[in-house]
Amino acid sequence: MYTVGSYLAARLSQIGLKHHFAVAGDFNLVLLDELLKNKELEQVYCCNELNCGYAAEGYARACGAAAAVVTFSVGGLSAINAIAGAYAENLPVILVSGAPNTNDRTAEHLIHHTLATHDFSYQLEIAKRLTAAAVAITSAIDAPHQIDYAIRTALREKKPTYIEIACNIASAPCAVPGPISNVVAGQPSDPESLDAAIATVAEFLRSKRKPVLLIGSKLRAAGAAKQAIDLAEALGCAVTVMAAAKSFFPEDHPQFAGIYWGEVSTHQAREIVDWSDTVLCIGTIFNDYSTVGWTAMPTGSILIADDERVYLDGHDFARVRLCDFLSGLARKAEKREATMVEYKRIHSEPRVESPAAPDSKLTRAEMVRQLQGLVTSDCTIFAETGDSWFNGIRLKLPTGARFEIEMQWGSIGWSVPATFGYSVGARNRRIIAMIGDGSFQLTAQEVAQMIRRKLPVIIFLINNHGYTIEVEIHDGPYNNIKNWDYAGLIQAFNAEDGRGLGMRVSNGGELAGAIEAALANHDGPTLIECIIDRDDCSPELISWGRLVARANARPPSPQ
Ligand code: DPX
Ligand code: MG
Repeated sequence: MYTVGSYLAARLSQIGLKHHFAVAGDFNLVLLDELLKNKELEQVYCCNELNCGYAAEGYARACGAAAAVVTFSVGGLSAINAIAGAYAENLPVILVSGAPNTNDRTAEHLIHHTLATHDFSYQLEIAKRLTAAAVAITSAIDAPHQIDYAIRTALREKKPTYIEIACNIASAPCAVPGPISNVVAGQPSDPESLDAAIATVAEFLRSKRKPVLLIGSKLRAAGAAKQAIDLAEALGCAVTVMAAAKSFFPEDHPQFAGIYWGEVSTHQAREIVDWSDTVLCIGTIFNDYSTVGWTAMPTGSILIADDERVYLDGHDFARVRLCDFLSGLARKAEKREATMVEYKRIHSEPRVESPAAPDSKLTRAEMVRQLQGLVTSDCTIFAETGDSWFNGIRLKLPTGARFEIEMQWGSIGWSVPATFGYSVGARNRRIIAMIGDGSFQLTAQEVAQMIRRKLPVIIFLINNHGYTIEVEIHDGPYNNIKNWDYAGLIQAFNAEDGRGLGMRVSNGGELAGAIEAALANHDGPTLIECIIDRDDCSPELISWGRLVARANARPPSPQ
């Protein structure tokens, strides 16, 4: 016999989830009981609902989808930032919220955790704006249909969805789940649109001599990473990657030509994009940050292809799946190797940073040099918003290494719970997070959950005494923050039974020792607080910050 809650659990398990994240509250307690009955699905607890949403977002990065279960209003509204982030980052996170008893909707009762009005619809209305599908379940008869719709939409659109379940409906009997194929079946390409798109772009490429590929972050959501490699190899051209898509194309592939990020690109990626006669933009997002304040926007004859459309000067093909388009084009494309040949001519290897004296004051450069030594093929690196973006982008990734960044949403504090969620879903990977002091202060308590689950995450906590990225964009007293004893926090989180490790380092020798201790600590996270100067930031941040500040300062144009 199924209930609404156990139906939901069965569906989450059938789509491949082994965990769901939760914070308890009286509107979701019965629902949590129902979810617990499913032995295929483990309940993982978070310190607050914002972190719960981010933990699910991180889990979706590792496992393809995720669920977060919260209580009404006080919980749901906290989770909303993370859910909107999942929308911006194209991750299917299913937010499930408990809700008031159905009888209270008609009885004109005032209910706790609400606005002290008779309106209980506001959370659903907000969710509708920030998710691809939002449903409120107030009848067990409708529940299977509504649950399937919300999960199916999340998987198809690679966007978050929202399911609200009234607290007296969670354990109500409902129908048995039908075949899961109705939920997981993808939307096929329209065959005629697909053929036309491939033929048009293949013809267009025949007239070009110097195409370059530019890979963007929507490639992962489209599930087209392999097909992008097929197209790259069929063309033989240089392949550049946007910062938000780092690791989505293998960095040790012979055609990898670096990270394209305008003025702060890695070695010669910008030059090769500028030299090309057409840019094939695959799953790209061009915003003010990724174009470095609108100074790095590929122009002229460019192709834009993602999972929604294929667009090329005067042509726009809808309902063409990116994977079908790329593999079809790969079959038709003729070799166009000029950008690869030129890239090899102009490319120079980056300077190899030599080790600093072990007792000299720790610098950002030395910290990154040592971190690079930890990057193995089973490693995933999280780079929080801040100078960690720029430090992370320059790391060299061997085959298999992954890189996670929240570049479109850019909400500081994301990486602590997202790293937690990711490591719950990917126990066999070495997980390293680079997090600034300012960001850490938003969500620090989620390290306690890493301790609780004995996850050997390594956190590089960069204590540069403030919001350095903002310092470089526009400085003022608001960029100074209260210092914390970040390393000391771990002992507080450990309490009587935890095995987390916290260490503060201020020179290269201490950092090397701390990294060794981190690698030997298998029973919990290790936080290495790296003390560096407030102004010791990457040169890329300085250039990028100046151009972003210039874009922000544009005067209003006359109406
Ligand atoms: C803010 C940012 O210490 O990193 O390397 O020192 O910059 P750096 P920190 O973590 O500081 C982060 C800080 C304040 N951004 O420099 S990037 C504005 C902001 C945001 N998200 C939220 N609030 C404010 N991005 C939720
Ligand atoms: Mg900082």
